Amino acid sequence: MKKQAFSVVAFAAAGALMLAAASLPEPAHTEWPMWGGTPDRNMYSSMKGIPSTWEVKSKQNIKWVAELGSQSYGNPVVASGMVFVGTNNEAMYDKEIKGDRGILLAFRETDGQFLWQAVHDKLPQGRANDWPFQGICSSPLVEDGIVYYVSNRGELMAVDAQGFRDGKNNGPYTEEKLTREVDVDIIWRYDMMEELGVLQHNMANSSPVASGDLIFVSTSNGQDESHVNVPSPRAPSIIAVNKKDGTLAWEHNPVGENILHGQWSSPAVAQVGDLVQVVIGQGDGWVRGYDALKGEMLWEFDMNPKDSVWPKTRNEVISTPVIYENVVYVANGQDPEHGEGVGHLYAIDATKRGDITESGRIWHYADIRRSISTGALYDGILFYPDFSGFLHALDIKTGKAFWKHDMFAAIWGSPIVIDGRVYLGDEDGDIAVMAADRTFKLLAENNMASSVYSTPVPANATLFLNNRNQLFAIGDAKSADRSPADPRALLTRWASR
Ligand SMILES: [Ca+2]
Ligand SMILES: [Ca+2]
Repeated sequence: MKKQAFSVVAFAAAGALMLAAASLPEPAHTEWPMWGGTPDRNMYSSMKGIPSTWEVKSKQNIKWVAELGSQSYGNPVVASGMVFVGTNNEAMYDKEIKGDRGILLAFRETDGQFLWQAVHDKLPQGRANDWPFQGICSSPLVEDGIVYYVSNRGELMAVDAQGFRDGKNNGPYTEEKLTREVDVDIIWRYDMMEELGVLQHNMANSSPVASGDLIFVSTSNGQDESHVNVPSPRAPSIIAVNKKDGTLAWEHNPVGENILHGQWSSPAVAQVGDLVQVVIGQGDGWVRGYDALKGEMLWEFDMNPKDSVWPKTRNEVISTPVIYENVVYVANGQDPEHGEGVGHLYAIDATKRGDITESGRIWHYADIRRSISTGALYDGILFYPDFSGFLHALDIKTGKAFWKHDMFAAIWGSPIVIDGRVYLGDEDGDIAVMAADRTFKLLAENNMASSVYSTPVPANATLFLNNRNQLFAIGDAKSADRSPADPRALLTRWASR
């Protein structure tokens, strides 16, 4: 009898666990249409069939490789049968366009065929606002056949995923000078420098996220090259723009002159209690939550100890927050050029209001170094890396570490959990594959032949991953026929929308 009762309980517990795992939000269908896959930015997918081993040299489990520019800080997204990634112009897909530019490339998902590109001239003022050769650093959002991203010139762009390949110049914007099949078809653009007086420090990089009719981005407004002055203290930190026509819906500037350096965090969106919130790290090192619809600030949380001093112990927030069941998980850190240092990781109760630095702190994990990464949550475990090369696996309820793994190289990208395994890349170009478990287990290590600053993302049983200068589609090459239809086949569907 006792034994039977136990097995019933065990069965119920297993059922609850399965439900908990199944209830993690994940990308609809089989695409990866934005940074984090879903607006809550949790780096998680239950997708099956992604390999844990591959080899660049012998092409084992490599479906295709596409050349990117010489530096690629954008992260790929996969939607509408295409892969979109930001880079610079060093691959020169269009031989007529020479010199340094910000480039967004669109490839066919099935075979890596180049389809079209968006070209953005560099700003004349150079490194102050648009660092040479860094290209486009924003990871796009693709929704309803429209690609949203932030250019190296501080513009929020909405462009047609089909470009001019659909034979139509989609508007309201129809002033494109180049309208060949390989050119970008702009739908609208919102110039944050022109409209809001934003002066981004070194680079505008925000990865857009949407809720309803609104798109949210960080402006990246920051200090000037003196690293003392904020030349445009009245420019907002975060904006919401109307999807349909690219007009400003709301803006907020809680930081003024208190920007420590730049503003390079990207926003996350999720339902928290009875409101949809947008949550982001801002230039004074605080994380803030907003009513997504109205733009009203709901709460703010100081990520730094009050006695910390910039830049030695006080940090900015570059990581993207992850929202899960009313809780925000985020770490702080600094520009990689500043090297290593102390960091802080928090679980924040986003249902609280006002200054919630004390009231909203669920736990604080201090055994982390500076981090610019986004976390991955799965089965009660938070995987969070730091720039010093450690991956921490924590209990999401207590913030206590299950384990810590040393990658022996700087980590710029983020961990992602796919089908019970954690994938994480490092500056040495290694992708470690580990069990997403309370006990550490290294399953494989795969070298990409060049530094990995990005995060591998899954779509249609394939892993898409870029190192500094190449984009890889990793998967069982024999299963290529399971991939989605050629985008040309989709043209008729779009043409009739
Ligand atoms: Ca078009
Ligand atoms: Ca157009």
